Amino acid sequence: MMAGSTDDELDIPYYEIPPTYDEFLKNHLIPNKPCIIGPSFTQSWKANKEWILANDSSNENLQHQPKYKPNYMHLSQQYGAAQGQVARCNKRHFTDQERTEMSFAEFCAKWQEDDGKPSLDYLKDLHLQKTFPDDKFYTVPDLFEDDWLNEYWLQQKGDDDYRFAYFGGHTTFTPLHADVYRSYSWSSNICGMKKWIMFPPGQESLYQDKFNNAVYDVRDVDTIQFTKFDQAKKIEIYQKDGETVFVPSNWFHQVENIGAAISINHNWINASNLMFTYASLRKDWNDCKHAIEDLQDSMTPMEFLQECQNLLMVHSGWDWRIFLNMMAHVVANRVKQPNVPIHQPDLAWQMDRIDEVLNQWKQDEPRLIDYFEGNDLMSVYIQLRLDISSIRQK
Ligand SMILES: O=C(O)CCC(=O)C(=O)O
Ligand SMILES: [Fe+2]
Repeated sequence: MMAGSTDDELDIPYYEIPPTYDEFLKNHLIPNKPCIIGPSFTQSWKANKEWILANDSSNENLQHQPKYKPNYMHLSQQYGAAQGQVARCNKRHFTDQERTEMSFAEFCAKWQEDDGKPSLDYLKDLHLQKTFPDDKFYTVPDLFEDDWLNEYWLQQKGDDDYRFAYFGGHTTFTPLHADVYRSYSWSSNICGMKKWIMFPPGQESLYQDKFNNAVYDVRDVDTIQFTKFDQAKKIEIYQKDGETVFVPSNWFHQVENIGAAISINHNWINASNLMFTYASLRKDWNDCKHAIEDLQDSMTPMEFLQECQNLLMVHSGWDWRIFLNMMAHVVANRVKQPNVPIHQPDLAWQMDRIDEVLNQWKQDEPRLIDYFEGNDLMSVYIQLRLDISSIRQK
């Protein structure tokens, strides 16, 4: 399962039978360590029955052969109307790939033409469940139920969500990155295989330059720009048809498809990685402040803070308001229904994690309470504190 390293610390556990929630919490969520779970975990999904066909055309150039391939016709008929962003994998656009908007039907026609041969088009981050809310083509596995990001966004009247489907041809790939808001992700393969290259956190300086630009493609690194890249410890994983990978917070990773591949994945946040998420918000915030520091003298401190929030929203897709609202929303839900989701850490432990983040936030930002007051957020903040105490008293 693992190659490319002889370091025991870098061994990734493989669970043929899914771990219990308590094992998963103790060994993966809290210590922030990856794992792979075998196909029994998701075998009941409709996607695993209706979206795929046996792959009988073996490609002798491949060391790893996918067992299944997409049922292109069925997918195109069922979901053809969905609109998505198709990445051109040979065209770099800053830190990502160039993307073109097209319908799923248009994409499927090209994908089927390539049918397992090397291909450049990769339909990513498709909000398929949001587009077809009544089609239960998968269910969130119980280990991943405690997901504050989607719990919050789905109750904001469908504004946004972090539930995706990926459809790509052989050799399509996702460049090196760490996930949005330093969330966790989970990724289940429906068909095809994925080669993951993962970097345990703490060695960012080996693959980021002094301007924080990261390596784009680990297979083609400019060693003049990234002189120490070779020293980075990395893990290679081959994720086969039906398997699920848990990607911890803050782990940089690059992913390459082997054969025509389909996967479903979510980004998610909960009490176990909330501090990572806060740290990412703080970093984005500092970047925004530096970007417009010239304006600082021409404004009051509150005006400057507000301007930075606007920039944060444009650049990172969120701001302090959203972060506070997400925590307040989830804690209010736990007051009303403490046992939803069913699988979650002890509630008092979760409240401690939120407290830690709130205290850190206040310490980092002396004007935080002024900002809440100036933006109608004081009542949200007070209610959050009250809800935390009421959960603790139970
Ligand atoms: O499958 C891919 O191409 C990328 C998936 C990914 O980056 C993730 O699940 O975090
Ligand atoms: Fe990712």
